[in-house]
Amino acid sequence: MIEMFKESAQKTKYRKRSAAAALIVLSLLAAGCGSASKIEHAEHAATNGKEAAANEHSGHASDAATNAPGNEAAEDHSEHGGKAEIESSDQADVKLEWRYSPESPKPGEETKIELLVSDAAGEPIEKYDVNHEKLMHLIIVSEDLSAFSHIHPDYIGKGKFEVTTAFPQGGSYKLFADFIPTGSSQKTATSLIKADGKKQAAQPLAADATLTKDIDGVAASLDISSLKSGQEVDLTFTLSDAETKKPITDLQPYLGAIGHVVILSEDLNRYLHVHPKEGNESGPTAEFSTSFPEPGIYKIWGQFQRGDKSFIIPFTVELK
Ligand SMILES: [Cu+2]
Repeated sequence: MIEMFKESAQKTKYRKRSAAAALIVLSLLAAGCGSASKIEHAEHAATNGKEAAANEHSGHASDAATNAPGNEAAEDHSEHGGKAEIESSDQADVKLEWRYSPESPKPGEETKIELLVSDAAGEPIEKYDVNHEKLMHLIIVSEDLSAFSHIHPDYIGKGKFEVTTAFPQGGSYKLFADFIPTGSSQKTATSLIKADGKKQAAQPLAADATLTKDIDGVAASLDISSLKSGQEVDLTFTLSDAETKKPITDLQPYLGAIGHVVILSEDLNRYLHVHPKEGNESGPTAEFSTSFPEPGIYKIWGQFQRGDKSFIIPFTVELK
């Protein structure tokens, strides 16, 4: 089913290979948005370019200088992950350089990821706002969306964040870093990396026939108010104990909210990080509100916490 990454606190020795740098330039598209959104909590959508800004339902549409399919083609020619991908924008105010060590991690190998944030002039950006208890959120997904990880790089100082993780299998991964430079808007930057090793057969993404499933002793269902793209959609997770069938009422706040939802389009170009509506205390339901920017297949990961352990419930839906 879902393959989780291990977040490791253990630091690996930094190999002094020529650092592969992926330079991502963020634009100012996110500035000033949000007020039009009915969503009570921050929701940010990193999408492919200007469509996000045009989409009033996107909440915080932080343009991520994401890799359009055309750009990913360039990535395919590389034998190594973590190579430089440079994107630019006339409105760039934030740059993010990604460094991977090793550059071509093997499956399961501890990999240090450094994220260096600077302004348009190349000066490190030093101050960040805490957002949902963290200065930076990092989402890592495999190309086929089967593997998902949500981790939090440590802030080292002078614009540098760092985290150590491992990629579960060979193949390409896309990373999404969320952060708010103090005095600026929510930014989302992306990077691609290829893990060495035999790529496992991609698991084709298909919409779930029923929106119920049992995971780790939790029976979860997802109610989605509409499958139409481009309009406000309510997502309601209902959780019960898989064995006793009793509603779960002991959910704990996780990163300052009853739950977190990350949504990605099948092509990895549409990224939504949705926080719940008010009034969700401890279960058994958790309600979220968002809008899917365009038709297609999307994977939704609901992340909750109970008994001091977080767990993830994924669903796949098709929007018309
Ligand atoms: Cu996070």
